[in-house]
Amino acid sequence: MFVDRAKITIRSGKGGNGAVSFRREPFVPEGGPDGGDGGKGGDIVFMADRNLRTLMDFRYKRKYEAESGADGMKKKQYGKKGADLVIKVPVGTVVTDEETGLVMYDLVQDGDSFIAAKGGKGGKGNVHYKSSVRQAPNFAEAGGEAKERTVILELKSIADVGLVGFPNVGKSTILSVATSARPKIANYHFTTIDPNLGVADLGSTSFVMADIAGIIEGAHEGAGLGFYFLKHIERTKVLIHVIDVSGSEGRDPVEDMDKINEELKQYSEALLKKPQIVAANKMDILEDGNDNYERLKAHAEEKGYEIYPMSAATGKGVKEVLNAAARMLQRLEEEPVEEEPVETFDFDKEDNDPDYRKIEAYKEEDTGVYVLSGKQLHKIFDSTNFNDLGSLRYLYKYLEKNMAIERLKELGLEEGDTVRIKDFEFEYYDD
Ligand SMILES: Nc1nc2c(ncn2[C@@H]2O[C@H](COP(=O)(O)OP(=O)(O)OP(=O)(O)O)[C@@H](O)[C@H]2O)c(=O)[nH]1
Ligand SMILES: [Mg+2]
Repeated sequence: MFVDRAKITIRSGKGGNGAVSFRREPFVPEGGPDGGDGGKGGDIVFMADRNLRTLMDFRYKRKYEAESGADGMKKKQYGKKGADLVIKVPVGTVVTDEETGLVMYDLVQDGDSFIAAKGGKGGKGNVHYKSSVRQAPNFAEAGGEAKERTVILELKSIADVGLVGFPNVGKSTILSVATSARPKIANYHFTTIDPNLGVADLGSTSFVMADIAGIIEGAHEGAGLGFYFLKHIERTKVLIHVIDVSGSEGRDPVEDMDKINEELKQYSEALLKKPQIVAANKMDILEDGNDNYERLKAHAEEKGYEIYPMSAATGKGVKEVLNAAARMLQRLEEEPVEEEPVETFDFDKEDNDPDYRKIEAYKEEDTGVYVLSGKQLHKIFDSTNFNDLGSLRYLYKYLEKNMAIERLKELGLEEGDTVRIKDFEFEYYDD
């Protein structure tokens, strides 16, 4: 099965919690804090790998999770960092965040990589919270949360060269003689539905070739699964336009050429502008005296296309077609077409996140509960030890500094009212 689009869920590792621990030494009644930091959670990384051609693997495995960081330990020992998870994808994969529809990254070259979900930071151990007034901090920082998101992977490019044309003209046969691919070949229309890929090895150079389903008149309006097939054609760089020059199905090759090109053009001008080579196939059954090839040649050349006579059945002329395709690819590489730059977004960069420090304060109308919420607030809240006065004071100070209680008061907060932070509710008293 050929897969050029997939939807998967990724989840980075949670950061390990900082430890609360105190030195224990013989003859020392109260040692200082020695709780170590938690380890950072693993990142989810995407990396382009030229050995991959399709997104097929993602049909079978749809959930990807990096390792969490370990908690900090006594004696200032760090928790182990969670291992990153590197997900390999084919070159030309575009990764989009499903929720926002924004492109996260465009993996253009072999080895390109980016972090799609950052692991949570490791929490600080209580050793960091000792101060002149707080000799025995009974709290530590919680590890940063894991990030989960659903992403869409799409292949922008499936092959260097695409074989296009009417059904049954011999596209799959050409792929089978030019590469080690073994596509299904049969004497009926739409034998091929999903593209087959193969590597054409010309000794000094090689390229990936795709055999694409045949298109028919009206494909640009969706006839015969046209949208689906034209999209595949869009994802190749150079086209080999295969034509049954013998007219074995009763059509005229010159008309064939114009009809297919018209479908390409109607779908998008860019498609027709792709470099195109005309392969006049089935020369072996062209009857003597039939001038189809001469007419097609004149027509193709008038339109500015290189044309080659060939027979996939006998193998004659195949090399010439492949060499022509290789030359066109070479030319493309020398003067790369201007691609629209893709804007990418880093969702996880806390410094970039204008919302990180924001605290929302509102009254829930139906319950009358006053709510405080915010990313940094939640983080500090998770780090709070509610059995420890010092830890609670830290939280209160943070709320005070950010005028959070003040803002609730403006909304009507009075003594005895309920305040909620995350899932935790408590009664408010003024001291
Ligand atoms: N005589 C002759 N027959 C050919 C040649 N190339 C292909 N064929 C035959 O034409 C028929 C169709 O070949 P395919 O390679 O399946 O054609 P296709 O273009 O991939 O067809 P679809 O996948 O249906 O679009 C098969 O019976 C092939 O054996 C050729 O050069 N000469
Ligand atoms: Mg085929």
